[in-house]
Amino acid sequence: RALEKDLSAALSEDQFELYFQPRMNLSTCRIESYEALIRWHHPEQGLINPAEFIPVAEASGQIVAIGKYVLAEALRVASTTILSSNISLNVSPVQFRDRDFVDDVQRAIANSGIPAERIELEITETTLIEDDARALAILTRLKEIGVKIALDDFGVGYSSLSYLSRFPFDCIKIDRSFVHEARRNYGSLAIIETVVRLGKALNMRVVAEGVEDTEKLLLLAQRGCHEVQGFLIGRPAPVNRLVREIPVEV
Ligand code: G
Ligand code: G
Ligand code: MN
Ligand code: NA
Repeated sequence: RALEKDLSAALSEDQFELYFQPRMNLSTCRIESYEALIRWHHPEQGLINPAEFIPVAEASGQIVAIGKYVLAEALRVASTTILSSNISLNVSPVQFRDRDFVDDVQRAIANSGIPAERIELEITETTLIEDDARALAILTRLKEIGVKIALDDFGVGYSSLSYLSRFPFDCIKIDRSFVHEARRNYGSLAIIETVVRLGKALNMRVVAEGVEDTEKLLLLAQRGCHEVQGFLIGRPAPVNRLVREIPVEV
């Protein structure tokens, strides 16, 4: 495919960029971390979103090299622009299962001089379904390095509650679909409340994604959610337009 061919030039031609979306801690009301989100400046098509090119890169294996770029670039930003915050990165299932993945993470962190505790890797349930034992071994090694692990998009897809007790997560990110429906759909609200309680019982932080208005923010704060992320706090933005302060309306 054309996109796949263009992707092979993208790294060498420096066409990728990381955007950063803030995450707000509801007990301090401060931005304490950022999620790195990749963007592709395609020479002809302009800005292409990851939803479009990540699946292509996964199918071709190019995601491994792209993942290394994301790791290096996120750590560079963490050691220069965002000195006091944590950074989370999305890890593709294909990248996660690459044999050099853990070594790459360890080396990149060692080279950056950043405490591993400031780095969080976001994985989805898809990463865990294929080979439980292997996934657990990889996660255990990552925990030994000291990085944090978040379960992304929780509640959609192949959700199994047993994952929460079997794997060493530091954080659960509630999928934004539950947050969007929380006012209209009592079931979604019940799920949010349950995940918050589960997180507390299992000593995991709970982050709600997709928070777009103050009503949702208050609802989540009342329910004891630890952190929120979404367009209300800030949209993903390039480093030079990084959202550093919470908008006054919040
Ligand atoms: O940023 P945006 O909402 O367009 O992201 C769309 C999807 O692409 C999300 O599922 C997000 O997790 C994924 N994504 C964004 N950046 C990266 C990345 O650096 N690596 C991987 N593997 N996925 C990413
Ligand atoms: O799958 P993942 O959770 O990594 O997806 C991250 C994507 O979610 C980013 O591409 C970002 O653009 C998108 N996103 C972040 N906050 C919001 C929000 O408040 N509303 C909506 N609709 N999308 C959001
Ligand atoms: Mn994510
Ligand atoms: Na997410």
